[in-house]
Amino acid sequence: MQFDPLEHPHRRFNPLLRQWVLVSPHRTKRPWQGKMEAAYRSSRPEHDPDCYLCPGNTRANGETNPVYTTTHVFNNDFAALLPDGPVADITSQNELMRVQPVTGECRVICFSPCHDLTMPEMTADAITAVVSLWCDQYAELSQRYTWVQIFENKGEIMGCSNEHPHGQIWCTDHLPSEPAQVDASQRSYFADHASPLLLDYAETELRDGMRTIEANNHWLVVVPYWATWPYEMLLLPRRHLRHLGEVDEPERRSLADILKRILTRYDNLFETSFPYSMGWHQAPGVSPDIDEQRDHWQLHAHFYPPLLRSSTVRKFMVGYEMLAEGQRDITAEQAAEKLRRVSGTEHYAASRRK
Ligand code: H2U
Repeated sequence: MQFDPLEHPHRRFNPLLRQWVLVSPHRTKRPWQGKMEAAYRSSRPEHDPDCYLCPGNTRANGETNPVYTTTHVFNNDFAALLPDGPVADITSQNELMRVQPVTGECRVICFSPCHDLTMPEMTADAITAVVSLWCDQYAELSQRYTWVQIFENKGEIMGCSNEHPHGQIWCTDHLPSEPAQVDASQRSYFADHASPLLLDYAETELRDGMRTIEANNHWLVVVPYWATWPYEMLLLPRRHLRHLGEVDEPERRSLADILKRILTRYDNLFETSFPYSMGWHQAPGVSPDIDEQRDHWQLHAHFYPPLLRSSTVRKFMVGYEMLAEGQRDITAEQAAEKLRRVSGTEHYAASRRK
């Protein structure tokens, strides 16, 4: 029997995390009698007087938001990291019970003054303002912090606490575990090939095309070969860009365009406001304890959505995934094909309103 990765169980290697993922394409026909979640239907006002993030409203800590008209950033009132902390003596600790003090900062980014919009429903101009804010925030915070994690949790099932379109930034004085692995993987590939891992990967994907969802002059979006989440996406620049601070004006605009298209596809897939966690991985900031040589880094964004087969049936990372390794049924190629088949320009909700 000839091995066919679209039919037969196999493992694929994630070169960023250096982990394998089990792919079981033969299982896609199994019946589902598991959890059904209530479909998420939202009808929201453009301005909600009870929302902590709307312009002019009072936040949970009593501060008042300005009457902002595009984007707005503020320090998280319930920050997980604090900028100052005592110096701890950690020289004589048990090697099985290690501890490290950390310092950092957390910010909240409002994407729009409109409470009722999500990124795919915003204009490309409005999304460009979010992109520019991401770039400016990285440029500022990377001067002080080793790691600047820009991310968005979208949708109640991803733990998003507020419907107002927003994201977050957490900065730390150290490389967190996952970025540390991604740093090491890219460093080692660069040492062997004198070329960034993800630039070579983008070129390979562009030649192949099977996992490509969208591409424009500056950016490429694929369901990565090693995707774990069913409709995971990886967004990559087409030239060597180490971090958001290097993204120029035309690239910001075309990034906004491709974001609008891929997120419209997400919403159209199951005709729902598609939940996900997304975030940027990019070169560490300039800090004395980090090697200044950062050419092995290639800027990229991950999109990790939990939905599996409808707006109510999600993928659970449990059992084998928790105890052994990640697993998926639908292949990355099948997922990309489904995302290519739905519109990237007409949002399902807009066409219903016509
Ligand atoms: P999430 O929806 O991803 O949880 O992000 C919302 C963040 O906004 C959350 O971290 C902060 C929460 O701490 N927040 C404030 O800083 N002030 C508020 O008045 C409400 C929420």
